[in-house]
Amino acid sequence: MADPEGPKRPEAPHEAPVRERGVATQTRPRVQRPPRFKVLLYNDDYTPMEFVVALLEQVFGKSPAAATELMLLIHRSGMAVAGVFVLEVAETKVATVHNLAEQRGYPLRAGVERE
Ligand code: TYC
Repeated sequence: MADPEGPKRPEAPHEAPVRERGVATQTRPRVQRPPRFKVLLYNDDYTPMEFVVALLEQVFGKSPAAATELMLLIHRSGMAVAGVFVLEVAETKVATVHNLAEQRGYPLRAGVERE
């Protein structure tokens, strides 16, 4: 019966085994990771706390507990990172924050910063 894998390369009995020369080095395959960008949310004196919590849940996928904690961090420290994304997504998040805040007449500001 024929070999289903087809003909094999014939042995070469006179070839010396190939040995690596030089210093052994190890290389990692270089994968290109896209740069990532932080979306920063800034405190102000007018945007209601509940609005910021709801926005952190809806726009940034935070749990109610995480959103409340993050809102309080921003309220107390002035600013915090709401999430980290590739640039296009980060810019869309910022635009969404500004649009939602503007619709309600709140001065809430967000910005993007390279990680
Ligand atoms: N400082 C606001 C207030 O006391 C609450 C607030 C929190 C506003 C976070 C913006 O990013 C913000 N109502």
